[in-house]
Amino acid sequence: MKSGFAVIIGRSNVGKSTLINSLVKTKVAITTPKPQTTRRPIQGVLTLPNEGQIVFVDTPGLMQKAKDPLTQRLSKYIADSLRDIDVVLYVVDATRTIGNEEKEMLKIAKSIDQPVLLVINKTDSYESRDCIDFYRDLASDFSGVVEISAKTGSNQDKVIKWILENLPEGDYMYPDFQVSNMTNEEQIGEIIREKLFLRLREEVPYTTEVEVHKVEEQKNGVLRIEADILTTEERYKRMIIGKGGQGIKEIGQSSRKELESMTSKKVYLDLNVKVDPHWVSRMD
Ligand SMILES: Nc1nc2c(ncn2[C@@H]2O[C@H](COP(=O)(O)OP(=O)(O)OP(=O)(O)O)[C@@H](O)[C@H]2O)c(=O)[nH]1
Ligand SMILES: [Mg+2]
Repeated sequence: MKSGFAVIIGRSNVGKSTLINSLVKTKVAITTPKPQTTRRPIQGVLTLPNEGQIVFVDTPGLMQKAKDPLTQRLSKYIADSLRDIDVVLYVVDATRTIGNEEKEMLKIAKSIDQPVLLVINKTDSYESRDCIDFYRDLASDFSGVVEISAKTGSNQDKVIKWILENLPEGDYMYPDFQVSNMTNEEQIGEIIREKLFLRLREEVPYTTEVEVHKVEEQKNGVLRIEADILTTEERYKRMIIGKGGQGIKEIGQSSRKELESMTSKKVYLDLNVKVDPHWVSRMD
């Protein structure tokens, strides 16, 4: 039996979270077209009977020399995630050119002692044709290279095969029914944050956090969820609530729809927007 941690790294928006969801065949991480969607390392567990267990770790995307407290916190999570690892999946986005941010990421990836697989993603996209050769040229610096689409699932069997070849022997780290390390509250908070990110424009998503206070099944079978959307300034609060409350209504509706299909229960969602300038400093 093989067993161990496969940490997924890469700059923001390359498709790390889409990949982990597709590899573990469950939505453990939220995904949006906006950078800095992932805020915490998230584990997704793939148990392969008779072969072993892979614990994937999704990480926040690396951003270029940003000095704001949130980005600094996310960079620390990336560094922390690279401590206890067996193998690394270094994900690049074939639709984008290699800029300074990728060069930073490349430096980190090359400095890792454990086996690193270069994962060239988004090969399903027509736009990957112009840039893909630049990424292919990087292959000689790594233990292996695979061209995939996290969206369609192409070549993911090759990723898993490479991981199993490079993992140490060992027993399961999680029971075979467990798919993620997140609590219910954390998972619900992430779904709401995804809907928030999808609806808000410009910098507003980065001023927000979601805190879930209560998840309780009532006698009538309805799941009652109480959550706050925190934002750093009054003007952002107004933008989130929207004209006549339309914004918060839509965020609530789309969150509830997904939470109902996730839990197979009827959901009552009590969602409030609050100003709290200090939520970043409370991230652990
Ligand atoms: N065409 C195409 N789009 C993809 C693929 N994988 C991811 N995407 C899109 O790329 C965007 C970013 O995906 P995420 O999975 O959130 O990216 P991430 O690397 O986790 O981003 P951060 O958490 O912000 O670092 C989303 O709009 C995805 O739908 C792919 O294989 N093909
Ligand atoms: Mg992500």
